[in-house]
Amino acid sequence: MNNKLFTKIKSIAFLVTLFFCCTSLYSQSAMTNVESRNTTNLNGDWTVIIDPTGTGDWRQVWKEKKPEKKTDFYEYSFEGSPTMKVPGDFNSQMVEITYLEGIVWYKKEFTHTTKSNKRNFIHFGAVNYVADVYLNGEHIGSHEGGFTPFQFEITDKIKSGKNALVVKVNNKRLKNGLPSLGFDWFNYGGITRDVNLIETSKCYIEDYHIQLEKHSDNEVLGWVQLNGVSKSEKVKIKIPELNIEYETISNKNGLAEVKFSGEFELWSPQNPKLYSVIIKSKNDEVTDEIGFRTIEIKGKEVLLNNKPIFFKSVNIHEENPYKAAKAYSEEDALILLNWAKELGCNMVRLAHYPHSEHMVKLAEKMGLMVWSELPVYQHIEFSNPDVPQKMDLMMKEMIRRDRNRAAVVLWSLSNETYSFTENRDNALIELTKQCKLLDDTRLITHVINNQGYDNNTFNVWDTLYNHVDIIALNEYLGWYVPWQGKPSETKWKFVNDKPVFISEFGGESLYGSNYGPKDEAASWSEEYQEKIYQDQIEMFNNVPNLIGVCPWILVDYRSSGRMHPVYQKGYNRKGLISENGEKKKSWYIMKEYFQTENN
Ligand code: GCB
Repeated sequence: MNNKLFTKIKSIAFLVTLFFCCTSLYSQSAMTNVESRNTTNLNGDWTVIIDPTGTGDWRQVWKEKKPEKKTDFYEYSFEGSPTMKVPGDFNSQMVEITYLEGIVWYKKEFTHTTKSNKRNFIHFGAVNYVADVYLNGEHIGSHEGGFTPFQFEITDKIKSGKNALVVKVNNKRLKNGLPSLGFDWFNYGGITRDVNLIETSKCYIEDYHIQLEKHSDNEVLGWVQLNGVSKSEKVKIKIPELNIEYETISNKNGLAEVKFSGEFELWSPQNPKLYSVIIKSKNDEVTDEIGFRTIEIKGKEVLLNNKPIFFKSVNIHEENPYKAAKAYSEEDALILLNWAKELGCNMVRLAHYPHSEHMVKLAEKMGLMVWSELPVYQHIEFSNPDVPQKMDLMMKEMIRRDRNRAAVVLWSLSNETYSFTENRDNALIELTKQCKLLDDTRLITHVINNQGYDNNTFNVWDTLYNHVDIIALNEYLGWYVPWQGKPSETKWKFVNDKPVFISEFGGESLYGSNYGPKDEAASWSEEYQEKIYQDQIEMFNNVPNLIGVCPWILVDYRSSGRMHPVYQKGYNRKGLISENGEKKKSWYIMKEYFQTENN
């Protein structure tokens, strides 16, 4: 092994070790690839206690006390309480709590047989926003953040026979939360993703990175992290389809360096090729479906597998339009991603937080590149010392879950933050550095919307643009900002010469609206929205370094701040499709544009 490579692997190894040390300060990082583990699924009906005033803490409902003496009584009980489906948001499951931003207590009983040579974990795909987890009356841990997985080891706490799991879920907005107090989507609370009880061997495969080395289309450079090792252990990686059988050895902290080569058929939207990859240690084995591809910047272009690519993307919120509920399943993902394919997309921007693993894995199988984003959205309290720590942890959780997904080509670390917010630059530049250290194989961006527009000229500036791989900008010409000249004559000044991605544009319309003159915004007409799309497309032709566009948004979605009683009714109406699945006129404009952009 040459010296340079060895140093690089060492530094990755160091960072990975550092990563585990850091994350353990806050909560346990979830093991990756739950699908391939020995799991007992705890989805289904859970009993719930609605607690809008937060009284449950004081009454200690997790203790589930029952009257023993004639004079005893307790003013709560899971017995006789209603049930709710997990996964799923609580707001859409009980009409009385449609707008609840507060506490719901969940309870699930399960039976188990303990085994002395096994370890047990309780794993949550996501809980929005703060989760406090109790097992058999004991607090086992908390997690903050509504869109990333977490787990707790319960080996010493789980019993043979009946066990009771209680989760306090609180979706109250926090000033120092991510996102903070204001955001333009519905605040679906609850245990919104899968819950699994996982059984592993004493020493198990916790995580791994098996992806192509940057700039290479045949060298895999990565690592496998074992948990529970007492001494070095052999690790094998097999890719049967390519006859690859690679063996490595972990250090005594369980970290094994990985380096091998293969003649891979590369993953791309046209050919979303995935290989079965088997990772084996002495007592554990996981299988993953992994794709191999390269993504990099060359001057003003983005290259996918060494060829320039134009991102035909669409913004998507994690909502099932037909159910007006949080999307969580593969079926939900299929509805949304089928539309993205039909529109002619090769990418989806999963706004504005990490979507479920089902969504990312399905996108990958369907040949859609994924833009994955942190909910560092608009007015974040960067000056609060907790906030940078929360961002850092959430970023690690996001990367950890999806770092083996070839479809994920870009980490978006923030959306529409403001340069005048105290400590924003420091916090986000540091986050960017950490992101690069954890994963230098993908592109990184921050999305900005407050560029200047004067005299039909854009002045695109922001300190953060000096730290990103691509300039991502949101602009709403024709909707929030009137045109100041002909779209085709719009001029652009950029702070640097990087590739440019228009990550949001659009305007509102109510499907079928027939209420007023169609050339007025306040008619909410499809024609007005259609014109915005026609003008934008005219403008795109003259945007220097343009490497992708992404309309806001695929489907009308719930957002309580959208209060117009006739046109909005609690929906952001910038969808190309209505919440009933009807395609608006702008859909066809966008579809045609994507058809004419060839790649
Ligand atoms: C934006 C935001 C997005 C909003 C959208 C809108 O710039 O990034 O989250 O929902 O505008 O509809 O105003």
